[in-house]
Amino acid sequence: MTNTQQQIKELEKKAHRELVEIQDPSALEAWRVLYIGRSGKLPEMLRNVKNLPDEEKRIVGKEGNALRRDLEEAYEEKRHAVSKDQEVGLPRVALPAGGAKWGHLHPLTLSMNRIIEIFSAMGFIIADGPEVEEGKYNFDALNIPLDHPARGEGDTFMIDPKSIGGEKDIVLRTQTSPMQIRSVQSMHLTPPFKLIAPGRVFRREKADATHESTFYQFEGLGISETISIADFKGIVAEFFTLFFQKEVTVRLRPSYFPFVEPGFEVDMSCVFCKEGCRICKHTGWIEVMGAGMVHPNVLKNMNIDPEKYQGFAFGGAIDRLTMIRHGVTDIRMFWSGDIRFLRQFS
Ligand code: FA5
Repeated sequence: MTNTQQQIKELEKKAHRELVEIQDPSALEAWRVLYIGRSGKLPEMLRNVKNLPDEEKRIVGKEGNALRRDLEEAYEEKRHAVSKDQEVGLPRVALPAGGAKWGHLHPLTLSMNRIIEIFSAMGFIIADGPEVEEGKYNFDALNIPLDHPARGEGDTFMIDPKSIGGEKDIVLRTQTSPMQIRSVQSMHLTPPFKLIAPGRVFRREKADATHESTFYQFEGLGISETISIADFKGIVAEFFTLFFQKEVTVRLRPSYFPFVEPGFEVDMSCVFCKEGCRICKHTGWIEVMGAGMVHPNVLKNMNIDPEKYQGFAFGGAIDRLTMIRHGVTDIRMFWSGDIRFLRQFS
């Protein structure tokens, strides 16, 4: 038996041994990412098969693929068993306390740092602003009318002004877009400039595998006399290429946001396949952000002359990009506090 075959056997034993112990969905997700996720141990081993001598390549490739099928089936079976246990409310088993270990940055912080690093290198300045925001910045200055559905209590966490001894319309910001006007005002910016504003946002939404009520966005804004959609396309294609460490192209589809005109959804070419896969829903494209050319009314609210200047704005979710990058299938894992999930990002 060769070294690699030996390693496959050991991986098989270890993966099965650990799977038997699993009692809850978050531990199961951690197991999936560790062993059969895109950057997991088995896919990594299979990627290295190509470096083996021809004869060994065939045997090891066959055994590795058989193990992959075996682990995927075992995972599916366990997933059913665990969800049944959850339904009938079986007690969870507490893990014994282990020795203290060094901590590390949260995966969302790592992504945010990476986003800041990439845009800084492209000459963007970084802006930071409040999570508890005035309605004026979150809605009015962004050309969002009073009767817009997003302004309702159904979508926004409103704060009773009296509870904080004031009169103003205060909300938990629902997007990082208020940072467009706020940063220009507070940093006294005059064109040309490019800025990026990452931060936490809040929406009154029921959490599911792709939605959280608290998540992170990053806003981009670039204004000058001549900046164009072509500049925007080039900048974001470069950003996604650096973020995913894979050459990507982007395409724009018409869309509507009150604070841009024209507005678009940005798709990037799938970073996992060429001809369509589960992640890109067999289209070859993944939707990654909303964007557009800044609306003249918004430029006026920044005290910037729309006759002389123009600009692009964009906003994407850091959680969603992190999920794509690491093959995380449930956004709720980020807040689960499950140390076994988090440890994989050290
Ligand atoms: C916005 O928030 C706009 N502010 C984006 C924008 C900025 C458009 C500048 C134009 C110019 P949207 O509501 O689509 O757009 O949210 C942006 C991204 O946040 C979405 O692409 C989606 O990936 C992510 N997102 C939306 N809701 C949630 C949620 N509940 N949980 C996690 N991610 C979410």
